[in-house]
Amino acid sequence: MQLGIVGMPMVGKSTIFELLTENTSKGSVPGKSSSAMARVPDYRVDRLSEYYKPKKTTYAQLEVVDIPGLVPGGEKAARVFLDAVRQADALLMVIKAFTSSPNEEVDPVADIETLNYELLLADLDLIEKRIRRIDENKKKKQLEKERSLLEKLQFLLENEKHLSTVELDPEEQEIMKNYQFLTNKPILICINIAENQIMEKNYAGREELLAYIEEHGLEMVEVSAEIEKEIAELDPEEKELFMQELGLEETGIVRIAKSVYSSLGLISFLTCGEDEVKAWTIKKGTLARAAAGKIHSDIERGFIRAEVIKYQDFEQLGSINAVKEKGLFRLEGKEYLVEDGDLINFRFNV
Ligand SMILES: Nc1nc2c(ncn2[C@@H]2O[C@H](COP(=O)(O)OP(=O)(O)O)[C@@H](O)[C@H]2O)c(=O)[nH]1
Ligand SMILES: [Mg+2]
Repeated sequence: MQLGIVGMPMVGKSTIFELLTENTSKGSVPGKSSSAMARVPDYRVDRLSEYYKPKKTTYAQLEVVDIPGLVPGGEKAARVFLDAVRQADALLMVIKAFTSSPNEEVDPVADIETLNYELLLADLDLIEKRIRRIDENKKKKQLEKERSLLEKLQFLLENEKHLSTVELDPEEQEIMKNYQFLTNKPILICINIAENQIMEKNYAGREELLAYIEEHGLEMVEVSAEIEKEIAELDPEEKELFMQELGLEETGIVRIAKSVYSSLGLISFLTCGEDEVKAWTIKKGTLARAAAGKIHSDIERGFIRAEVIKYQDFEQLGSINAVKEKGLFRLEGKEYLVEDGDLINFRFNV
């Protein structure tokens, strides 16, 4: 799964990229994307790791790509930008709310619209080309359903609606799989604000922004990249104090990682023992046997059953033994629908 960071130049994209990837990689240089892995923070993995004291602790990961900023008007730059966006499974749209100089005026809604416009245009362009090609095709009768779907999508885009908002019947969903529309990707809006704005809980254009977010059914997080950078350099105790002072329960980076994970429809199941505590990423809706296949194809093939403990039960009772004594330990078959936070031990034979 790949998260693309998009936005105008100089809004804090690379700062956020470096925070998400814990400085394992430098952000993009002009005109070129940069990519690295980000850990998905998970308090369950933290707790289980304290409990088992394993040799190794492994968090879920996401690939993050720092995409060069969109410079409106530049055609070649726009193409580089759109190609990078096309590769991503989800987008983090970084929008500037902090000001770099006293006279600077920011307009978060205008920036979101500029970026959206670029994505909408790219999708419209693709649709128009495809319709033209269908019309030239001798077998166009067979393509009628696709053509009418494309017209429906075209109408939405012309009304500035993202394709992620469209409702499709099963046949249309199938057709849609052949396309990689940009406005069909999950988008998380990340408002980059200044330190004093966190305390004030306000900034220029906030009211208008909230109305816009609501109207378009978008998801948004407010972070201050500069503060996140400071937080990242503190030791755990200082960190807690500093966050309390700012009235933050979680760092922005944790909020971003979590929102992205859920907007991609991803959940984690956990395996634990003295050797390793590990979070495994699966799509919501994955059945036990397929989940086993994430670990090893042998476990999927030789699947017997899944021994499942709910994380909440473990947390409440404090130990795996207590969970077992209470009879909260379950044996599930291959059709079991895995839930977020399941602790699983797969029984299999090869
Ligand atoms: N005051 C302030 N400056 C920031 C913040 N985030 C980023 N910057 C500054 O903005 C400039 C551009 O940041 P960068 O992450 O390189 O932006 P990018 O061009 O979008 O990748 C740098 O000088 C950062 O230090 C912030 O939250 N507050
Ligand atoms: Mg950058």
